[in-house]
Amino acid sequence: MTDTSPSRLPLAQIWPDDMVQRYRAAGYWRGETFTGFVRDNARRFADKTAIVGHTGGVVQRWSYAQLWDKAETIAAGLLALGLQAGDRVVVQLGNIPEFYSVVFGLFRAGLIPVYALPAHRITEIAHFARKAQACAYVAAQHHENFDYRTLARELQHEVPTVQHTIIVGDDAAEFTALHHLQPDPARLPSQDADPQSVAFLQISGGSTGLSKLIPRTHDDYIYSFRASNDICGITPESVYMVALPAAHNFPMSSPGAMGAFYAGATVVLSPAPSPDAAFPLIEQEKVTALGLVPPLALLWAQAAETTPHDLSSLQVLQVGGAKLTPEAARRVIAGLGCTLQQVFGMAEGLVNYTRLNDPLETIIQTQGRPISPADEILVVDDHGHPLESGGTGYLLTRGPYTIRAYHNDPAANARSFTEDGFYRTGDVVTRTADGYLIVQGRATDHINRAGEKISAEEVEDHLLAHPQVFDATVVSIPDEFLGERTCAFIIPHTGTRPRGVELKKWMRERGVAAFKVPDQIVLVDSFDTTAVGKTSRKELRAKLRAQLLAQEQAKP
Ligand code: OOB
Repeated sequence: MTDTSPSRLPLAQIWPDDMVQRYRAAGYWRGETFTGFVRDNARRFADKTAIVGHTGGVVQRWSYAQLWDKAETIAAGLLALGLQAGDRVVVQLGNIPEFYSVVFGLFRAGLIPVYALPAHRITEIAHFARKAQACAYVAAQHHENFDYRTLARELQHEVPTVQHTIIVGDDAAEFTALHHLQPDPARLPSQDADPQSVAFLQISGGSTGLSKLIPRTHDDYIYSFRASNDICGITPESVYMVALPAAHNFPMSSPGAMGAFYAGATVVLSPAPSPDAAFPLIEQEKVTALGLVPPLALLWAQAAETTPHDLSSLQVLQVGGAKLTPEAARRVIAGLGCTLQQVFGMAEGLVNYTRLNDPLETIIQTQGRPISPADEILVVDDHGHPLESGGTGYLLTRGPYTIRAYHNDPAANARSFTEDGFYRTGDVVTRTADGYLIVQGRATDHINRAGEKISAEEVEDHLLAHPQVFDATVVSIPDEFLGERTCAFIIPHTGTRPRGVELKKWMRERGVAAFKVPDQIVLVDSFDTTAVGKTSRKELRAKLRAQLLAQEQAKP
């Protein structure tokens, strides 16, 4: 590697010294690392099953010893390619066991994973790779009929720092196959990473513009899932299912697969979140806990009523990522018959849970309370003044597992953090007298489409690039099934009339995740001639949303 290697570039800054001392003294940060706990568990739980999953239709069952072995081999193979400690590697894998052997392999090598979702396409992947100055990309050959080798070719062309592509699958084409890496164990570091260093970069929901990269340290992240294990009742006997995409923060760490590995429990990977895929696995593996987004939880509750599969092993169903209304919560409890746990979290840090033994009404009506006594919560008004409990306002937070800055993004940092290090979550909440949060909405213009966060601004930017689009405003519309759907209002250029299907197809062809393509497109002549220029985008969005809803309600 030359001196311009991305590994020489600085990563995000961390907490001020006094807080570091406090979090250590309180026992939140214990100096643990990912490599350290997996290595320990490979000894303590050697033959115990760590992972059950499918690769290419073949069932795989890996013990803790095997998981560690595979991680070491991958680490030694990646280092043999010339990657160096601190280098960033974009990982885009579905719910396959290799997701974890690769990620633990990267940790073991001192490399830093950047977690992408399988739905992301070249536009997003290139953005992550550029922002992180990644050196390598790891992807599955195929996932849901998409060939990631094509994406890899585009990526290497668009982002020259990406010099290595590793493919999980039988045919890596011109790239390196994961199973053909040539390990050089002599290159494995003899020391584990600094527990306070950045372990990986997670991606933000992207409330304004493109997704930002979230630097999480070993100490802070391990604390979040160690504490989550206690709250969620995860023990070595637990069987935790990953039904949502493995790379998302919810099934990763709340308590997620990482919590389960930390506890010495078993992780079962469902290749898809549908009842058809998951129910047989729940029965076979006796799954005890898992997390879903609200629309899926409702679908599961309905399917559970008629399924021939025995779901009685399920003790806890967690629901989060988007608001679960009290009515939906009741339906989920009635349909699945296990304990419901609401989870209100964010990849930036703060996670709230209802507790398993909370009164039913608390579980139904609230989105829980923070993990840690050290989580500082502020609910503020429009002027930034803190409100008494019971008041509704903007949620700000700071604490032992909430980031202090995004990676390599000064403009976003200036917007998203206060001077004293509070993260502006963008959520509007009410805090009850006993410290529980009820999510009322949000201040930022993103669409929460079944838990997938979509930046209105990002979608508008894509649409504006279309030759027939004069202006575009993207808004969220309440949706019975998705919670929210995306609607794009388009003013076409004079004399043109683009069809909705064409605009959607065109957007897909720009290489963006399918979940960002608007569900609905409405052509309008103008937004509001008197208001344009005077009205903020936010007000305009509110107005267009109200107009559409009024029209829909007026329909017979
Ligand atoms: C989780 O993480 P992200 O980063 O995809 O999205 C965070 C945002 C929150 O700021 C909030 O707007 C929304 O998603 N959200 C909820 C919610 N859980 C998340 N809104 C209402 N009710 C809820 N229960 O989505 C995430 C990360 C870790 C655990 C769980 C979810």
